[in-house]
Amino acid sequence: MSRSIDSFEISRRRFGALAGAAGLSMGLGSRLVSPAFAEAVADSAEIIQGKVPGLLVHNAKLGVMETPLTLLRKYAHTPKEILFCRFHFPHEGNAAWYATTAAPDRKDWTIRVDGLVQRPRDVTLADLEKMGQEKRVSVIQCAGNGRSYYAARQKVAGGQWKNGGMGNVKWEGVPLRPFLDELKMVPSSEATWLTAEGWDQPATPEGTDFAKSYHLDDPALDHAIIALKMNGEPIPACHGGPVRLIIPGYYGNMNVKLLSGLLFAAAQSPSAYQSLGYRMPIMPVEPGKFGANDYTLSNSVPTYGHTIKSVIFSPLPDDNPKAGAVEITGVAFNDGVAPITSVEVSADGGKSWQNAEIETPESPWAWHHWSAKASLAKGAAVLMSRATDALGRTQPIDGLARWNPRGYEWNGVERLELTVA
Ligand SMILES: Nc1nc2c(c(=O)[nH]1)N[C@H]1C(S)=C(S)[C@@H](COP(=O)(O)O)O[C@H]1N2
Ligand SMILES: [Mo]
Repeated sequence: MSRSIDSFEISRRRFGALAGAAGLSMGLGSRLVSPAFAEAVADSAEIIQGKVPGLLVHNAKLGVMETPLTLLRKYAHTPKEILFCRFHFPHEGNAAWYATTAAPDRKDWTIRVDGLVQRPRDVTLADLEKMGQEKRVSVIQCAGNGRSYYAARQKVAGGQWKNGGMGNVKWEGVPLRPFLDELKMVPSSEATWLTAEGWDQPATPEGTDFAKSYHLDDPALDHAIIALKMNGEPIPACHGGPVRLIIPGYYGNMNVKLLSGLLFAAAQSPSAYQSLGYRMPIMPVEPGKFGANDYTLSNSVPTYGHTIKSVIFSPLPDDNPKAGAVEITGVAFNDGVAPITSVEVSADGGKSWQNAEIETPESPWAWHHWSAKASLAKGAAVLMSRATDALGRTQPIDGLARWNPRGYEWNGVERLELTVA
């Protein structure tokens, strides 16, 4: 008994800052970044080894970059060389070893399973490799993807993501629930939350660790894997190798990279990345009336599943489309809970709509490729797309109605302005 309490105390220290300090440190990353570093000054290939040049860099010091759609659309499974990347702690003076697309040389990796368990354990990478593996194709997407579009109402602090903070990736690893069962880590009845902890650490002691919590009854955990492979190879260090938690259908932040611990607890993590960041207010909020630090556990919910969304991949402005027949293509996805039943497309700024054809997706959580034939006239054109699923969930015509001070979960009807030659 005292043993498990002791280990819980140790875990609490390992698992992050106290709630009080946590709030203060949420903006740490951005404070450390001098304005000169803030936008696209360095090239993506220099910031993370193995990335192609020309990714759109949002934060050089932290290694935050997105994929231009002209590149993203070329691949069924987004390759490591172009997949968007997001870290919260500076690479410098911290852990440059993971700022690369190379597989990490970390044979000694262990995950500490701890908290309200019968007995804490260390599970090694070698242990995990021996267990049964399953594949999941799923979209990984930053909750801030599309944040820049909220600026039409009021600009939100943080990386001004366009649509390229996402990718469609093939993951492979050990299914989470059987893993917990097999190790007989039957949590006590008070254990209602599972917290995943990332290895990476804030640069200063008052910083808060990157930790995310899931309710143990959450059906999304039924599909979760402790991933060891990405697109058929060991997971690149910058994408969280050697071991990463993947919860298909859940926003990027929920997919903890560099997984170092799994903690059973009676409450969710005090980490500011759980309690303050990556949350959505449960009521509509107004700019100036609800701020980035006004989130509480009761007025907001974590950014769990992807809100339904579609993105137009072609034609893009860079394609210099010509007047006449055109095929409009793109992808749609949601949290995988209900099938996507339609993608409507408009080539005239929303005056008329037609149903696109949707290809059978590789999995409920994967990109759903769609296409529609249309005809474009010379001059300015506005293309739009809107996905809907079997639960009737759809993209709001006015995405700005979901404005929130941290700029998450943009899923307004896709709108693309083109000049047709
Ligand atoms: N350990 C750790 N895991 C993390 C993060 C992090 O900073 N540290 N960032 C999260 C966020 S916000 C996103 S969007 C995704 C990004 O995954 P990627 O860099 O592989 O594209 O990782 C998530 N997991
Ligand atoms: Mo993110």
